[in-house]
Amino acid sequence: MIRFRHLRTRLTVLYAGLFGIALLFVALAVFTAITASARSVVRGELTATGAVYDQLWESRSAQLEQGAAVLAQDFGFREAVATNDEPTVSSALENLSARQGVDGALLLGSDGYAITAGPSLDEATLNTLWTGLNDGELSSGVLDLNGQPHQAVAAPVMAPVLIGWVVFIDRLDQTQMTRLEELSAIPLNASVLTRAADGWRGMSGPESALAGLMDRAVAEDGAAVGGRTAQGEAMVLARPLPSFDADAPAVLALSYPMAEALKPYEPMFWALGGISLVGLALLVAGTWFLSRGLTRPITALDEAVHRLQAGEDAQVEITSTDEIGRLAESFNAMAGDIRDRQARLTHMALHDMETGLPNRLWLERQAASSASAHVVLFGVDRFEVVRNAIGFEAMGQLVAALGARLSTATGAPVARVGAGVMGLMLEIEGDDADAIAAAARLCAVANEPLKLIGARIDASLTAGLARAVQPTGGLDAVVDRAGVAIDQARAAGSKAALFDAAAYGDPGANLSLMSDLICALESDHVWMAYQPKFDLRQNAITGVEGLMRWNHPKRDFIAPDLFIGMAEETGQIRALTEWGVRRAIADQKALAKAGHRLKVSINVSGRLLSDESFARFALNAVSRAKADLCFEITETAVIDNPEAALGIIDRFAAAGIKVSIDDYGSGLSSLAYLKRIAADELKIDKAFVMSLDESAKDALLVKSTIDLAHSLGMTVTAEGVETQTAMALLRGMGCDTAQGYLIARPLALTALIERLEKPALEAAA
Ligand code: G
Ligand code: G
Ligand code: MN
Repeated sequence: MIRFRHLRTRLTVLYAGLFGIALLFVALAVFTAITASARSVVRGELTATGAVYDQLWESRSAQLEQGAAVLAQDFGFREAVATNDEPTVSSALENLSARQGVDGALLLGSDGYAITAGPSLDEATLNTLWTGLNDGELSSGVLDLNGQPHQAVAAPVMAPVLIGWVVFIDRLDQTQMTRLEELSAIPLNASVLTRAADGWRGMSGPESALAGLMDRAVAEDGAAVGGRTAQGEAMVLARPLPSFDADAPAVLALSYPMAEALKPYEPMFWALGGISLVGLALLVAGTWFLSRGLTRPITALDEAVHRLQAGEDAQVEITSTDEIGRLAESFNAMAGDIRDRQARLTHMALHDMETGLPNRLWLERQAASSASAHVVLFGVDRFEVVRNAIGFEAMGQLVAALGARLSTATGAPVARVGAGVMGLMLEIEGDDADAIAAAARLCAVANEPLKLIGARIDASLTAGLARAVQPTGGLDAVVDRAGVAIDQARAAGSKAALFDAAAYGDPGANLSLMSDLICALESDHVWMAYQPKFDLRQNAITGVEGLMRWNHPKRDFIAPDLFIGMAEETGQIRALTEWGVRRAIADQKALAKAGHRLKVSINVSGRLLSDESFARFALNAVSRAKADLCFEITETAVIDNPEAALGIIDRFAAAGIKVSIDDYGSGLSSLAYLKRIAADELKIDKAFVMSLDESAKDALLVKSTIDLAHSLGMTVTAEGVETQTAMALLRGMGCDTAQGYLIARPLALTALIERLEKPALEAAA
């Protein structure tokens, strides 16, 4: 099955094909009719000519026979024959043949001799003649002489018995045949042929092509036979003639080439062919134009569908009221619907459903198409607090009203980016500083109090800016950068700030750092350093503080301040601390083995204090190992659930785990906290201790803190003891324990054991 790309071609090919087939049939019918009639004309003519020749043959035979009979009955001649008077016979024969106008005459004696006038006959021919006359009882027939057909006619010489034959021989030559041909209405070929064992004799040139047909024609016995020959179709008629040689029958062959018969029709065939071709061409052109007219609206529809697929406008012209016209109409309606729906979807994708304002995506698109502008986000300060105070609905109205004011002030559309965040594109002459100043001024739109549902509401805004194009660093989405800038502005206590990529860092990298950390716990990249704690009364090292260290294979040393804080934020702090507890217990055993019984302190984030599963783990591990541990509670983050935390601290105390309040003075610890926590130790932050010998105020604070702690039943450890002076002062103030570079830096376990072998105060001496 052929596939057409165009309906037009298909119709054209279909019609042209059908018409072509019809033409072919007509041509075939005409050709067959003409050839059939031509054939019958030729056949008739051949038959008629054959009949004419029969008559010619008969009359000539009769005429010659009569002539021969006259001689044969002549008394003198018979006597001459009987007496063997050869000269008389010979001259009589010559006379007669001249008179009859034949080629030769002869006397064939019954004893075998022959007297000839004209062409001489060889022995074989004479035998043939004799046999034909006596056995075949022929008196007239064809005789082959030197390969040429001749007519032989004989009359018997009786005296009174048969003593010989008078025979006339006349060549059946071309002149006779030409005369016969001229008698016919059509220019046929005539010849007399004899059939010998080796084929047809007497055939010349073009006739030999007929040899095959001749045999069939002989078999048909006088009817015309048509067939193919090497020279094209021909029609042949073979009329048998009597032959003296029984082995070589003779025929009159009449032939006519059919091409000759059809020749007169040739111009007609050409004309017919030409007319057909012109007709076909006209039909093809006509169908092509007609079908183009017919398929044009369909083609237009097809193209419109493609345009519709490509998201372009796709309406088609309606040119008719038929099915195609109606189809075009429905298509237009459908395309319109699709366009409307698309527009609605696009609008929905780019607008906030609640307020109808453009949304974050819209703002991002605006930013993407502008190279120089800043994206400014305005965040409603204390959004949750205000929303909880006035309710969701009023908050929505508040944001919409502030957005409207911003839009009026800038003349730019305002997008709603988040619940309490609006954003716009700020196009301003000048540099970043000018943009920040302009954004800060815009925050003042909130200065005028708003009246919502009858009540006055005071709101304030903070602005975050980000350059629409940020080549490197920071967040990918400009709106995210501006959002972070709001937080950065609030943190810096300003009304507006530009996104600071350096300050923001790379939270994505931090996250991967955390997963590295969990893996590192299994390897020896994370290890515990120990810093000795020196008892000022016993003048001996009585404990150590475990401080976590991380040698990252790619980043070298990572400060605990960084990874501990991050672990607290991402929830990894528990796994980290549990590892620390196990490590401390194991190392304490190793120290004991080396002969050093030391209390080991572990830093525990305040955030972990309300974690029940950590508490259970710690209590379990400590009681099983009978370890002597102290938990230094670091307050880097707010304690989530103070009630739970206090309960857990009590359980630690009951299990013999000492509890210490770390970094006292710099953290979030308050007097209320001191009162409620049943701590055993208070660690004064190194910030106070390190300036002890310079600042009288710090000395006073340290002294009174030591007294306060003692009166609350806690021992006091001073951190960051670096000088002899500080050490002496602390001793004078009644401090219990000192920790700092003066005694030792944080050391690896083996280094710690080496250090413990030496005098406790070697450096302080
Ligand atoms: O020694 P150094 O500067 O490295 O310690 C920095 C801070 O890291 C200290 O204030 C200490 O509280 C904290 N820290 C060290 N190790 C741990 C630990 O195992 N757990 C917790 N929560 N904090 C630790
Ligand atoms: O948990 P805490 O915040 O107390 O941890 C003690 C921190 O103080 C560790 O980071 C430790 O390296 C550091 N440190 C310990 N002794 C000294 C000291 O004498 N001088 C200074 N500058 N830092 C110290
Ligand atoms: Mn500590």
